[in-house]
Amino acid sequence: MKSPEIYSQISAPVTRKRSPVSFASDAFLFFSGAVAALLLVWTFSTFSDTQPTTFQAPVKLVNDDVTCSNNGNNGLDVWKDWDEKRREWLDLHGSFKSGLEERVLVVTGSQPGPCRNPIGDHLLLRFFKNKVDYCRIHGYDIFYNNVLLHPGMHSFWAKIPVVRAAMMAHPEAEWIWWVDSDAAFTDMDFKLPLQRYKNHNFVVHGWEKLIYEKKSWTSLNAGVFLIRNSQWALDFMDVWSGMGPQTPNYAKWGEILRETCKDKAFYDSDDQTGLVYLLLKENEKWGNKIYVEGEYYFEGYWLEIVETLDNITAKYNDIERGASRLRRRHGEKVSEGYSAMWGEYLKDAGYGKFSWRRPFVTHFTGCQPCSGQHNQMYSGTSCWDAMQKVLNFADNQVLRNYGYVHRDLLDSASVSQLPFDYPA
Ligand SMILES: [Mn+2]
Repeated sequence: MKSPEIYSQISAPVTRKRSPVSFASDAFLFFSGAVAALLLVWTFSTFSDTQPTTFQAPVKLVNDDVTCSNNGNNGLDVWKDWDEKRREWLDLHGSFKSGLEERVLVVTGSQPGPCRNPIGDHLLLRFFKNKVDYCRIHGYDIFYNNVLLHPGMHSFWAKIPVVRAAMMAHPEAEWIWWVDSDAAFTDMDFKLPLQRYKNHNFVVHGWEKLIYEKKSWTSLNAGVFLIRNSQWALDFMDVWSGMGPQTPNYAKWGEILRETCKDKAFYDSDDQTGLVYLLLKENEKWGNKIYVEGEYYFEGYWLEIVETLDNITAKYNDIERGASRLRRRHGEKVSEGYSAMWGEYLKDAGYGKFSWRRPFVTHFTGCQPCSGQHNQMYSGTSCWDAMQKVLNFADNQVLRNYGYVHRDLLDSASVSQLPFDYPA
């Protein structure tokens, strides 16, 4: 783990005293470099009739900008004028402008070391495979991080510096989509309704009634969120991370958050209650740009979902039996056409709880696949079995395109080949 000193060395501006000798040798180097460059251009031009294209030196932008790396009060770098800088970047990289509004980068990650739960690393691999599948199908980039980018921001706080870094590194992405390592995509066809969020900068799954009336720390879930690549987002994350363990105010924030949300389960300040606090206490400043999504499983509680999966599978199979155009005859990677056709058959399915539509994201809140220290409310086996079931349910949607299926959702190891015109 890096020490904070190393971090401050990295961000300190470098100034060097230069001797006249080094100026002279620089001048010599420059001159010989220029001659070499001229020779190179001449050599190329003798081989080709067309003029060589002039190389454009990269303009100092984004990560080279010293104003973007002053250590702020909460131990994170302060970034300013990001919207303008991002616009400049997009002007220089015009090919990224088309489709910008729809461009999403999925960011996820897990701890640097091996999992204590003996099957933890295997489960994390399968959760990651699931995300890669979803991203491949929808053409999204994905970044998996497994190092603490800020040594003081551990556990659930670790995602904030990762999301910030991803934002800087991906000016081409309009949205950064944080998805916890213990969440799985369980409807491979479903696409985020981004149009719905066009006037918002942050989307989180939650229930407004529980936030504003009950002031409950579980009124929303901070394990999955969408955040728009913007200065607003950076300012918001500055304030949010100001409650984190890397600040001298951590203990005080624990107290404030316990006071605000009486049902808070953790003693220490946590990111989720922090988010509820910002919605309750700083609503005028942030609330109008935060969209609390409650209409579909933007993320859903696994315990509520897992028992519905067999019925959902049966329902989808029934529909396919009755509609030959939905039945796939051979392995195909691309399934956009099929998912569009499905839309018609799913219009009465509803969304979220009590619906028979495939849940979009299933989140294993409380299970802790890596450490194995699950909530005592459920047994370890129920967590791990539910994960196998959910991951195989999702995998079936992927394998279908390759001509295979897990007949038994609890049997991860075996598949059957799909017969012609399945499931007629
Ligand atoms: Mn989680």
